[in-house]
Amino acid sequence: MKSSASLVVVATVLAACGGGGGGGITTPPPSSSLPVLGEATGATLNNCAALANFGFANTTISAATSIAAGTLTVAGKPVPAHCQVRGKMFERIGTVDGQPYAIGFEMRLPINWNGRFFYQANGGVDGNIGTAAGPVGGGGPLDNALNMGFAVISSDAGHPAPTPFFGIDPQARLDYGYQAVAKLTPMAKRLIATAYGKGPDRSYIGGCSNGGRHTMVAMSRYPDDYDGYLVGNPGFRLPLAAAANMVGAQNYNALATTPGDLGTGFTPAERALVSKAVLAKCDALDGATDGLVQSTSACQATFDLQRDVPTCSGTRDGTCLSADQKQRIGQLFAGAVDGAGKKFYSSFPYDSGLGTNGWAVWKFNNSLNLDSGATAFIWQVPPEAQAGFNGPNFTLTANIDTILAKITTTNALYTENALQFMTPPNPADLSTLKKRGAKALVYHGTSDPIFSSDDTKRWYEELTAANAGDATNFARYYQVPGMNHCSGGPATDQFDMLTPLVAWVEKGQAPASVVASARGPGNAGGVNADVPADWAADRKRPLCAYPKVARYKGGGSLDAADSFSCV
Ligand SMILES: [Ca+2]
Repeated sequence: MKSSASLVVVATVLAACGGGGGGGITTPPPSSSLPVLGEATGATLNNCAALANFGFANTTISAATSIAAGTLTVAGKPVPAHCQVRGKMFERIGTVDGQPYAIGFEMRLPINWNGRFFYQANGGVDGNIGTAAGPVGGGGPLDNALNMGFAVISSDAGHPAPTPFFGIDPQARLDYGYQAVAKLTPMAKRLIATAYGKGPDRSYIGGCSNGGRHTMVAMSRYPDDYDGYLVGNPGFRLPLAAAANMVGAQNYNALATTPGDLGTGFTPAERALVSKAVLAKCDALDGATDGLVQSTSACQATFDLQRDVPTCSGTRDGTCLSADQKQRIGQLFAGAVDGAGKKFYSSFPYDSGLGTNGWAVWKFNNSLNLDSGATAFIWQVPPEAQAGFNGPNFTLTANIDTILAKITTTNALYTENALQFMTPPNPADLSTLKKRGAKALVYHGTSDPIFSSDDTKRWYEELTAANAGDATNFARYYQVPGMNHCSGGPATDQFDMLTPLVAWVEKGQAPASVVASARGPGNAGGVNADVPADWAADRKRPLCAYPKVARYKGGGSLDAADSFSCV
């Protein structure tokens, strides 16, 4: 369906008048030479139904629907009335598999708009148009961007199902990797201009996991398109992290008392034993024996798996680790290696969260059922044959050197390798983003079992080095002690990083710390079962900008944020 040319012309004129960020005044702040972009100003949506006629190149709108206040809720609060617009871009038939492809999307446009655009970068292998609500970070959302008044887009990133088989199609690989963001962004800004009579004054992008990867890729590739970047537990080297997790699966299977049941290679009792040993050595390093290892880096120099966990003299019984377990598990924490003994991904920090179910699911299940298919079909050149593919068997029998070769090669059909289309190019060079006044907030749970916070820390240190030893005037990194993959774990995992990001971008107020809460019994955003019973249900902590960590002041409640300072 093509829409009327007149609407296209109107949209073009409006975008030219208001789409370039004209709502604020760019002025240098007193303490920095970097620009502050100025505050967005709002507008009102007058005609939802008319957006069904929106026209843009390679775009088909399927519906524009008024959504009443309270139809969506967040943390028990009704989300205000808004307009939902659904459509597709670049519909086509795949040249290799003959299947239909398109970049499916929905936008949610508040009636009372705050002048801002939020691109919701989704997780997993995409393929699903999640509700365009706009995450603000962490678990059990406190709020969302739509509720705050942002216009939000969500997409499937170019394929219609959350399965890896789209990787057969070369273009679908590229859309998933980085091109869907580039195709959707100008369309979304134009649609906003059509809806409100002016384009967004300020634009933001954010997500966790693969959504964090999308956002880091956008930081490198599209530094002019967004003013604020909110990065959570980023899988910014996703193909290598998946390969490392498959090496992990092979090692846990070698330790398993029941072959194929990887959790018998490192049982819940044994994981609890190691978690307690980590706490015994590291909990008090931050001044508070409170079940949280906040001095994560110091802990890695303090804890020693070989020394600090008993070695079994006989049968494994949950009170010790075998010598073989210590060797293999120790190597996995130090960083998975290839056939020549060379580390190809990252170390993982020892932390308090490795006893949780969420940790086990990534190491023992997703390694067999997710990393296998993603590697075989999305990243390998050539991809595996789909008929008869067995994920667990693929992971457990994979030769790591063969995998690493296939995800770093190209051929005439697949012209970019997985590291090229999945990872941010030159991730430590963010000079364009920095100079124009854009900002980035990055967080990562230190008990993330699939994407290591050590990898994100290493990237941030490289970014720091590339900026004369200090990147804190445009990019800040917050480790979340105990937090698993994007949420969960024995952690204060509930926080809003979007509000401080907006304040930084638009008012020049750099966040020294962000207060996070535990989600114990009664939490409106959803209870986290990993919160220890001896914590207050709403325990709070400051998340500190790296390399600072939260340290106990020596007095005051262990459940209060202001008993801790970032040092
Ligand atoms: Ca502590």
